[in-house]
Amino acid sequence: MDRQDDTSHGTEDDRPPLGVGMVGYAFMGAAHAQAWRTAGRVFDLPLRPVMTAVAGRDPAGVRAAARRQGWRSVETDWRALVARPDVDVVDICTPGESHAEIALAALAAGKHVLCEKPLANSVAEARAMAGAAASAAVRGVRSMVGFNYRRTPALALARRMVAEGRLGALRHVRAQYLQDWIVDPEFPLVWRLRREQAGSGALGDLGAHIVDLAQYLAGERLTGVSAVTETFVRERPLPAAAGAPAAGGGGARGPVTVDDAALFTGRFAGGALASFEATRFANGRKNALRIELNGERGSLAFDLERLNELHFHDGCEPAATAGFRRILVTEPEHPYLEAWWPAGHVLGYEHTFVHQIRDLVHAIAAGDEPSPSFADGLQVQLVLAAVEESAARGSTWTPVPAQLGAAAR
Ligand code: SOE
Repeated sequence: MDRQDDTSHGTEDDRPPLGVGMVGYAFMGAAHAQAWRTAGRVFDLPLRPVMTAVAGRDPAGVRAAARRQGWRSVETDWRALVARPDVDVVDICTPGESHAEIALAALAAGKHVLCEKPLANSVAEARAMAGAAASAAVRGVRSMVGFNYRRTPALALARRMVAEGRLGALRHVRAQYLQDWIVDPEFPLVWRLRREQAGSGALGDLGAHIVDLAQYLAGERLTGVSAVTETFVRERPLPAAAGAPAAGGGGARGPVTVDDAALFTGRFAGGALASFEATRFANGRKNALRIELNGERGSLAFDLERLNELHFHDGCEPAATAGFRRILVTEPEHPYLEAWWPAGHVLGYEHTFVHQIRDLVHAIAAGDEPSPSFADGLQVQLVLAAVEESAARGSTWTPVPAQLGAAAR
């Protein structure tokens, strides 16, 4: 396989190398690989990421991915990747069913871990992972969950404004994450629609993002929820790879074992109310993540389809001229923007992953706890579990247990 030195630019680079091993190479793997390739070329990182190896079970598939994505070598067993002395960070981009096993093995082997969201498929797994991460941190081993949207510059700016008190006491958080890729009942039964692999459906895949964002932006944790969930299409054609004819061909079908949509209300520790909608059935909505915060002094609103913009209403301005105004978040003063293009030259989805790598590498080099931590991932998992419990009990108000010794979020 061709050797590619991704970050030395052909010039002398005396920064210590950071060997990266990634497990899984599909959509999320491609997004992470792009970020590992790019972060050190845009930001001045204290360590030099080296894309050492990618692991996947299919030898031809993983080799092709390595070529495309820029990995130096391949492994067909993730255990071999975790055991490699030239791997310092294990980046987990597999379906949720294997997150816990891989992360626990990597932490035990003294590797830093970046794990895709949601952290795990159950609270029990997430607890074990957060516990292992806390013990590993004492030995200087770092772990982070891949809630990439925190690294959207406009949302990082929103967090800064909330922390500065620009909204005052929060009253409402309103969050939606809408997709439509399974509205067709003949769409096949892919892994994301199977509980044993994905843990839950729209709830864990999309709801996890907006729960994390809501808690991150508010700087507070959710203390309870009331929820409804629904599975609109309960059986789907088995994917062709499982031996069934192509979708719509009248072949074997299997049960959908996760939710298609989850709607819930919640309450924050500080008293603010929240509403959440996560669905894969919002026909016409491809990847619509929207969040709005209303406080006693003002409001903020964000829409991923216009991700370079943040809308701010300053409720302290004179009523005659007050109103929402659009902040174009491309100034060098804005989070992450100092390293990118001149003002007005907009960023996209992939940059959130680049920023995630930037922050992880800085945390590793400085010996700091990265954010979101596995404890933050567990906090989201506790909310998801409370949502499922509430929905199963007819929307009964369900408390989200506090983590012992945990910070606000
Ligand atoms: C699901 O459709 C998905 O790919 C999520 O898994 C990602 O986390 C989200 O960023 C985009 O949508």
